[in-house]
Amino acid sequence: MGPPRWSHLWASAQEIIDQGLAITTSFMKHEDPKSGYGGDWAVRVAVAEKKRHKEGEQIKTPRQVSLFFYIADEAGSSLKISGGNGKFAAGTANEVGGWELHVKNQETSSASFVGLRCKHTHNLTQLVWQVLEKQARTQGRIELPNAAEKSSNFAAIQVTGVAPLSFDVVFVSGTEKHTVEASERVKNLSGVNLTKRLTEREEMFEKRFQSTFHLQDKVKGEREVEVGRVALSNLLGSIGYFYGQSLIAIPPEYQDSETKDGDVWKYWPAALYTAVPSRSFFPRGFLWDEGFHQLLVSRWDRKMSKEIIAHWFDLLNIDGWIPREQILGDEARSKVPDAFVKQHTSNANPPALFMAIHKLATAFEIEKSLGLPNEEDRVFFERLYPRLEAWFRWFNTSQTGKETSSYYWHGRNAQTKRELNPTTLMSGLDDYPRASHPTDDERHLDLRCWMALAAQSLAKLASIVDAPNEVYVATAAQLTDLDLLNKLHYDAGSGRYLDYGLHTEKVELQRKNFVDPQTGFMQTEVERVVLKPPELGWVPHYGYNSLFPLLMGLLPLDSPMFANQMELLRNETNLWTTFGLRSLATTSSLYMKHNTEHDAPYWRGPVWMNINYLVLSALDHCSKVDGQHSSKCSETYSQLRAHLIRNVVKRYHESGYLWEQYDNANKGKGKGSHPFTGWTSLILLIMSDSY
Ligand code: 6A9
Repeated sequence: MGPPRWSHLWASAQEIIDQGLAITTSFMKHEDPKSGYGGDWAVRVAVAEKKRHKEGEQIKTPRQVSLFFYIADEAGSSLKISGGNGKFAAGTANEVGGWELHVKNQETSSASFVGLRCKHTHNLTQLVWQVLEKQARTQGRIELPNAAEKSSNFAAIQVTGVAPLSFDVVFVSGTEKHTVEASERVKNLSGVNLTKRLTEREEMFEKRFQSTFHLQDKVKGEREVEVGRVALSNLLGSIGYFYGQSLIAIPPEYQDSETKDGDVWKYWPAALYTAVPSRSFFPRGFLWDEGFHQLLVSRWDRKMSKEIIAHWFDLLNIDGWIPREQILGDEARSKVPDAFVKQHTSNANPPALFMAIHKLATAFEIEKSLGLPNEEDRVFFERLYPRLEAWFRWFNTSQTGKETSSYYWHGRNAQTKRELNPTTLMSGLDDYPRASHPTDDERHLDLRCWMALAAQSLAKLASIVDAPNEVYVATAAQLTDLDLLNKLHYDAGSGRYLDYGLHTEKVELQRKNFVDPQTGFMQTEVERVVLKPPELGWVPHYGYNSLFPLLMGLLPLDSPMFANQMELLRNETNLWTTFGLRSLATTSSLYMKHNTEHDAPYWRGPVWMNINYLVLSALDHCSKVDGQHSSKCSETYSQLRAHLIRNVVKRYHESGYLWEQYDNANKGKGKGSHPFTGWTSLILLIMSDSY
């Protein structure tokens, strides 16, 4: 018996508030035996005046509104466009066969359309605007012209009326074989039938939400449950299917080579099914974020999670490298400044997907021990395994340090004069302070702990797929060896786990005046000044990085180090706040410091949900192990959990958003990008005590 299949039941709804209007789109998928690949689907678009709750504010008189719906064939095949209420457009596509798109609008509304021939599909809104502008100029009406260009591969329909207003769009495929039944299928997916189906799905979602997360027994009340629902549905709603080619910076050793064509390499055209951290600000996949997303997604739908993980591992190149940020296709690229587009083959990003894979593997083992081995999962692991080995090997060869069993994030900029502390974007902790002077003497604690997780996961998977596991068992033993960890990363003087490298605390940004050689004018520039030469030694910044031995389960509970780590993180001058654990101790010289004139502190103080989740996970674990620490762990667990929930729930109800981070002072206000429903959605797992 496998996990339940939900993919044939997909439905989703979202509400967008825009200029006092509530626009609701409800999507529903339906697999009819007669439909082509992927099934039929329907969308209901409804718009209503948003009621104002504040007293004294009146509901404005209902306005005339226009809604637009587009369809485009990206392969460029032309569409048959008929306009009107009924079959709106039709065509054929390799994947789905013949298809028809029907629009059903109310009698009180009117519809108009346009068909265009276009090469690109990332600028469609602009094209429609141009058509409307022309109509306004020449016809005095903001209405599509009811005309189609020759071989149009793009069609837009405009539905106009007075709010409240709604229309249904139904897509049916496989119609070349089943022409007669198409209208029956459309009827089944529109009007009252669609209403009924959508209501059923909403009820199913709620039931399943309750039986999966049990929030009713875990949190105070509906205010909290509502945030859990928002977290889950927005993370799921952010899952998208992307297609395109990443742009790769040409590695220095190939700069003069024959294979060079322009100043970038293109990765192969690839598909990626992934969740995204923020639909409005970063609507694209990020490697380590996905490891956290899948902790939640896999609890909701194991099959879907495996599909997403599989897509990511199909992006692995021959060296075992996966690009960190996935900017696939013109539309995705149009959201990213050029300077940030190129991916560097020497740069890593935490192998956080191992967390999700490790969980799946543990679930598999448990089911197997109960006599219910999941064959689908086993096949999945078997296909995944060689890719994981290659990934591990890439890290284990390209990211190693000078000392045996040490690692560092390669690719920091040692030349920059602009940054107070050169960033380490590859670590995911961006501006978290590291050695002031990047060199190959560096040892990065977090990376070494990630490697321990990776080796342990591989050892586990090897035994599941019956592959030789000796190497991974041995590597895991080495990476979890406390003496070795302590030798490389433990500062006995302060009792803290730290990075090691060429470092000085005495650096500052200074404003300098200079004469611009080109213009002859006086200019100012902010530059880093080193006031005392760096020395090799511990890098004394205590914060999230220092927690990694605890987070990855590397500290035996009976070690003297364990108790001390608990004391350190609970100290309010270090990380403890009533909004969760802050990223950097207030005692760090770089606490809340700008990194350049314009780069505000990011991982230098604010509270981030992903690391807080890992801390809770570690505390949950140690609170369940009988022994001297269990009561301390469970007390710390409850307090930290309560702080995080209280603040996120409060900020959600106040602002309407989940946020990228939360202020570690200033009342814990939301900070950074919003809506951010990537790893912040882990608040749901925190509410449901699921680790
Ligand atoms: C580039 C900026 C005008 C930063 O959530 C995604 C990532 C995390 O992986 C990472 O750990 N975020 C964190 O430190 C957001 C990255 C956004 C990149 C945007 C363009 C220019 O915008």
